Amino acid sequence: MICPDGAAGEGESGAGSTAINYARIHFLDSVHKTAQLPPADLPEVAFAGRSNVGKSSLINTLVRRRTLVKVSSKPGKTQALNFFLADDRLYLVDLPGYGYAKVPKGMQDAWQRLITDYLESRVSLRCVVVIVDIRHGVKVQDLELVTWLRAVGRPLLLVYTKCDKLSRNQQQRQAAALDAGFGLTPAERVLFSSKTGEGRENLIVALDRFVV
Ligand SMILES: Nc1nc2c(ncn2[C@@H]2O[C@H](COP(=O)(O)OP(=O)(O)OP(=O)(O)O)[C@@H](O)[C@H]2O)c(=O)[nH]1
Ligand SMILES: [Mg+2]
Repeated sequence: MICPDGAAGEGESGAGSTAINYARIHFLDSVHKTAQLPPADLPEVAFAGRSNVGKSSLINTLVRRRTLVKVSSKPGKTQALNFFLADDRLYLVDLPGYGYAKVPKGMQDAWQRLITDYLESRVSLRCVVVIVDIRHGVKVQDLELVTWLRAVGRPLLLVYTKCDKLSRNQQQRQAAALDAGFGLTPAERVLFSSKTGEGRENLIVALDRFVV
């Protein structure tokens, strides 16, 4: 059970010697074409969400490095599938954001094809972490992605991020509305803040269920 209010604790997940050490992390490759994907020889978790929602920041918080993944206040920063290797046993994949209107249409289509192919056919992909801004309602593209992942049978985990921007009461209200919109129980999502680190431990516990 992921407690929606759970404070971020210190230490790792408590899964004993099998816990992944996310601090052991390095950048592996930037992938622009399906043919460039590394061999599917390890479990993998991908991070998806709208442009500028905080995907790259979330990965930095997860691995406790400020600058491993480039973060930007300008949307559209991440333009490839960026592969990181954690603890020599798990790939973390930072995906380009969707829904940024200023990206040329042809480029958007190419990204979409690359990402769709990847999400649909990558055999080692254990979980897609879908990140949404807790302040916003359910956006059409997020719901489309969630619905499509369910339809293709790809396991997913919702993360409601930027929760530092809301009071506790507002967080609860927004989380309940998002749960209803996505058709989730509180056990199927994590409240998170890259700014405060809140929810990091819950995220690790949730990911362990997919990868350990
Ligand atoms: N307050 C607050 N700001 C955040 C949080 N997460 C991300 N941000 C800010 O949101 C902006 C976008 O963050 P990124 O991590 O680059 O977002 P992204 O989803 O990777 O963006 P693209 O790669 O462009 O799709 C940056 O200015 C971050 O500092 C959070 O939890 N709280
Ligand atoms: Mg990014």
